[in-house]
Amino acid sequence: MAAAVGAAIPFHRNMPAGFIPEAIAADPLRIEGKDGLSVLGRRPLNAETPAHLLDDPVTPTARHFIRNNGIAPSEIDPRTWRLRIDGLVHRPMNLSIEDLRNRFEVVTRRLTIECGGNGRAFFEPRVPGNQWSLGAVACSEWTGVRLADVLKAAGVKDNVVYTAHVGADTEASGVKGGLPLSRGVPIEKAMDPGNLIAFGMNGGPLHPMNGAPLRLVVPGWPGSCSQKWLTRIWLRDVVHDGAKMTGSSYRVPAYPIQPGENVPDGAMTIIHSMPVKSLITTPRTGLSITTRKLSVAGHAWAGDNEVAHVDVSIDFGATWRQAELQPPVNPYAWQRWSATLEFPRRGYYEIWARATDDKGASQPFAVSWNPKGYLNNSMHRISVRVS
Ligand SMILES: Nc1nc2c(c(=O)[nH]1)N[C@H]1C(S)=C(S)[C@@H](COP(=O)(O)O)O[C@H]1N2
Ligand SMILES: [Mo]
Repeated sequence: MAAAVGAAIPFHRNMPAGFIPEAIAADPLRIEGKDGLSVLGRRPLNAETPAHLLDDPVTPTARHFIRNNGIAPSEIDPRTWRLRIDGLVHRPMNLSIEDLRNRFEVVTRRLTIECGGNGRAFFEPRVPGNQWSLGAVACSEWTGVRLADVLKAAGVKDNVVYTAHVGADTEASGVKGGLPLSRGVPIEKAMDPGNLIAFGMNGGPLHPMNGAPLRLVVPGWPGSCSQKWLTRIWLRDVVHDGAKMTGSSYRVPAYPIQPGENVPDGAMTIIHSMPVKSLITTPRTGLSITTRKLSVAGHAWAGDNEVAHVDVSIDFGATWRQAELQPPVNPYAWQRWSATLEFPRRGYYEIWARATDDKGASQPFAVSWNPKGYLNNSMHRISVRVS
């Protein structure tokens, strides 16, 4: 192992059996307004951000990942765009972006969006789908109106249980003519003041691949709840059954299973809050240093919860020390953490980060397997060579 990593490994005795030192590879995306993203698929377009490019407290638009289930609409004129609010409401509405601005309070919030499949690439055995490693997460600054305010104006009927979100993208095959994705959330989550109907991103317009001119941002839950190219919110008296709401999509077994085990449909549950997680965004993995001290930093987030502490280890998890942690600037913003580490002698090290939320849940070293590879919140680790 020392030969493979090119240095002695002082804490080699702590390495778990079958352990593979951390490594990544990437193919860059070249589209206007995006910078440094790695392509996972071109049609539909899916691209993630390498961890070290997510270091900013506010993720720049150019670094916000792209997760498309279908083909983005080509007609995106903000002046003619309309959002329909209908279904079980007292006053159905058909709103332009100007109407949204004029009729509701406009707010700006830093909101974390993470794809439910972030970390899928690390599942063993491998599961189908985009092989996201770490970078299907971002915390941009979104400007828009509160979803709750708009729903209140429409008048939510007593029998509403779920929202249904509709966007203007189309299926990649083009044959079925259906929606590639239409998800929803329980009405209680929809009424959380943290959700926005957003028309601004980081002080500018939304990037076309991030849902321009209008999208939902439903932080804390799988990114799929945050419908892009938003055209309609339909209120229903049943759990929404749109595209990617049923089967194994964004659903996980209600109990732990063995890899490959068959799970009856009735035992699959819809993912709600995302689990606690953290990233090491500086330094970049694979660093070589000649000093013994190193500053490390990153972000941590915890779905609907807050992060209580972040701990770091340089000895494969044998010992931990607590990092400095900042509170979120507003609910659902990721939290900055930092630490200064000291290495005892030269050699190959890994830095591991582990966040714990305010309910006491922490990140595992490895997460239990599920059929679509969701909710992988295992610890992030980077390598450092000290000489
Ligand atoms: N209309 C529409 N909205 C969508 C999607 C989509 O394919 N179509 N993908 C969803 C998924 S799975 C995620 S993780 C987020 C990602 O947002 P982003 O592409 O802006 O990073 O958008 C969500 N909203
Ligand atoms: Mo996603």
